[in-house]
Amino acid sequence: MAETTKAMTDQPAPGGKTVKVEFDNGIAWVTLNRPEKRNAFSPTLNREMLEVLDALEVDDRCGALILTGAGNSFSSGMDLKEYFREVDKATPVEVNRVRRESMAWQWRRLQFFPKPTIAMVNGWCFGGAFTPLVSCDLAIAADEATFGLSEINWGIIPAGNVEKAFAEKVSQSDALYYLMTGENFGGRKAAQMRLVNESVPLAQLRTYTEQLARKLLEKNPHVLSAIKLSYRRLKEMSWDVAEEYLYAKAQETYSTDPEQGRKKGMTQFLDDKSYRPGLANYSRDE
Ligand code: ACO
Ligand code: V55
Repeated sequence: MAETTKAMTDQPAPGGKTVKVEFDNGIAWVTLNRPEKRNAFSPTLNREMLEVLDALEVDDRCGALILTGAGNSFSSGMDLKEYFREVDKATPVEVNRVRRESMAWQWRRLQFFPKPTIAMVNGWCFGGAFTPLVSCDLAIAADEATFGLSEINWGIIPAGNVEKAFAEKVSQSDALYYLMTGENFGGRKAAQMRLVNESVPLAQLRTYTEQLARKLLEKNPHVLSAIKLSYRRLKEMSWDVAEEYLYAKAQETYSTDPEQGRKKGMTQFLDDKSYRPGLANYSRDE
C-alpha cells in the first residue's frame, strides 16, 4: 500500500487537452477545460473524462473529487458542433460509441465513483451538463451561476439522460416547468428546488466547496464509500432485498475495513467514554 502511494505521488496528474486535474491534500480538482467553448462536452472531452475517472479511482492522491469548469462556465452542455453536427455524418456504429463514451462518465462512472464527488457550479450550466451535475453526490452553486434546460430552445428533447437526471433531483412541477419553458434560473433557485445542496456567492464558492470536501475527508473512507455506493444501489431495490443487501454489506464493510472503525468507535464510546458518536467522529488516530 505504501509502495502504491509513493509511486502515485511521483506520477503526473491524469488529464489531457480538455480536462485538468490538480491534487491538493486529498482533493482532486477536476476542471472541465475548454473555456473558449464554455466547456462544452465534445467526444474528446468525454473520452478524457472517462480516462480521468478511471485513473482517479485508484489514485491515492484523490480522496474526494470536485468537478468544476474553467473560466466563467461550469459547462455549456453537449458540443453542438463536435457532438451533434459532426457526429450526424458518422456511421451508426460510430454514433453508438460516441454516445456510450459520453454516458460512461457523465452518469455511470460518476454515480458509482467509489469516492465522494462534489459538483462546483461556477457559471453557465446548460442541458447536457445536468447529467454529471446530478450524478455527483453533492453540488454547490454560485448564486451567480445560470442554469437552463435549453434543449427546447433549439428543438431537441433532453436526451443523454438529462431528463432522467433532472427528474431525480427536483419535483415534477419544477422539472416540467423548466424542461418545457427552457427558462433560465440562478444558483439560489437551484438550491431552493434542491437541484444543488447550497448556493453561495461566487467569491466564496471555492472555499465553501473545499471545506465541504475536507469534512468528508475526515471520515473513514472505506465506510464512506460503502455508504455512498449502497445508497446508489438500494434505490432500485425492494425493502426485502434492501434489508438483506444492507446487512450483508454492513458485515462485509466492517470485516474489510482497514482501520476497523466500528471497533474503535465502540471502544471509545462504551469503554473509554472519550467521545459521543451522535456529536462527533471517533478518533481516527488511535
Ligand atoms: N456547443 C458548441 N459550442 C459552444 C457551446 C456548445 N454547447 N457553447 C458555447 N460554444 C462556443 C460558441 O460557439 C463560441 O465558439 P466560437 O468562439 O468558436 O464562435 C464560444 O463557445 C463562446 O460562446 P459564446 O456564445 O460567444 O459565449 P457567451 O459567453 O456569449 O455565451 C453561453 C455563453 C450562454 C453558454 C452560450 O455560448 C450558449 O448559449 N451556449 C449553448 C448553451 C446550450 O444550449 N447548450 C446545449 C444544451 S442542450 C445539450 O447539451 C444536449
Ligand atoms: C443531450 C445530452 C446528451 C446526449 C444527447 O440534452 C442529447 C441533450 C448529456 O448527453 O448524449
